[in-house]
Amino acid sequence: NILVNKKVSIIGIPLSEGQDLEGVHLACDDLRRLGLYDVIKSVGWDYEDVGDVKIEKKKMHSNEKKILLNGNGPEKNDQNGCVEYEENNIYYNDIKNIEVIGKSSENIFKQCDKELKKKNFVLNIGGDHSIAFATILSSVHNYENLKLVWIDAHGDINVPETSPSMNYHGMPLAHALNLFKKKVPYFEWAEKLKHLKPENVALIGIRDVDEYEKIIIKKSNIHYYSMFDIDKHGMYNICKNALQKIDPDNNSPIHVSLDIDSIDVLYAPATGTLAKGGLTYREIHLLLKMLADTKRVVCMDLVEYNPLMDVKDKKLHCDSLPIHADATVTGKLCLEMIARILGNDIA
Ligand code: 5AB
Ligand code: MN
Ligand code: MN
Ligand code: MN
Repeated sequence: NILVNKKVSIIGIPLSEGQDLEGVHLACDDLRRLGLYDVIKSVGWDYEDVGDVKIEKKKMHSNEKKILLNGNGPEKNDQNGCVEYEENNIYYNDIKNIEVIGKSSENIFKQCDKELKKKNFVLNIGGDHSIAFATILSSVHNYENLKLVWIDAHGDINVPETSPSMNYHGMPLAHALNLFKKKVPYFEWAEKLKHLKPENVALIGIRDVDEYEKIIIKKSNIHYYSMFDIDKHGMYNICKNALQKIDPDNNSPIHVSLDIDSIDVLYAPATGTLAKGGLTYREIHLLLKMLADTKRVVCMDLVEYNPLMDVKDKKLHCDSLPIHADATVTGKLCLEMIARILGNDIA
């Protein structure tokens, strides 16, 4: 194992501003309550919970305050000490909640960087998928030759010009690959950092991709595997092929970005962007087991779990992991997947 410590740094990242629904910010505390620490210990790892990353709330700009107070239109200057991004051709000004996301992403980057430097396995629990720009840049910054496995129903590779929703959680992969043409407000901290290279990326499980996103995927040089590819060749072959493509020498560190909506609704109902026809319970476990078997996974994002949408588990089976008796279906699956990526092999 390239991580000799066998220690997990747990980072809670309750950022939900990359999408429209309430609840994803609750995932980290939910998993802590359902037995996260015991599960990690039960598969032979130590842990260190560094708490939650600070999410920067939006400051109200003076022109917005004035509109609230006396209904006047916007003014040019902000006397509040807030940076103001005027309408121009240099910045994207229309991504939803970009101030909160950009400022919080800098905190995420710094916290991940600190934990990666300890040579721990860094577990980033979202939050929505917006967190992945900062976590991935942090992994790229710390590990030479880093490879990325992005597991998702969606491409998350929209640029603002193609996004149908202007929600940032549909864009972080494009942003990390430096595919944006303009600057993003509140992301100046990232401008000089190394970005991700497309040949180092495998996107697995896609089935709900927007019209223009398809073109971006095809043009981008990333390796991608749709649900049809998985149906045709089976997960074992897909994972082998993906690893061979991104890492032919079998010796590079790997970052896994796992969106819970990659898994079928049957097994993972609690997420805001559902797409029919997802990975089965066996397929996601096989994929994570094969990744764990490389012994080179250094960081994982677990994102888009929304505890408010979860359903009761019928408990028709025995569980080998120390999970709380009240665990809901998706919450329990999240803990099982964490155990799996850490190398829980039998059962
Ligand atoms: B997720 C959509 N492509 O851009 C968009 O859940 C959905 O992180 C994005 O994968 C889903 O808004 C983002 C329609
Ligand atoms: Mn996603
Ligand atoms: Mn998704
Ligand atoms: Mn989603």
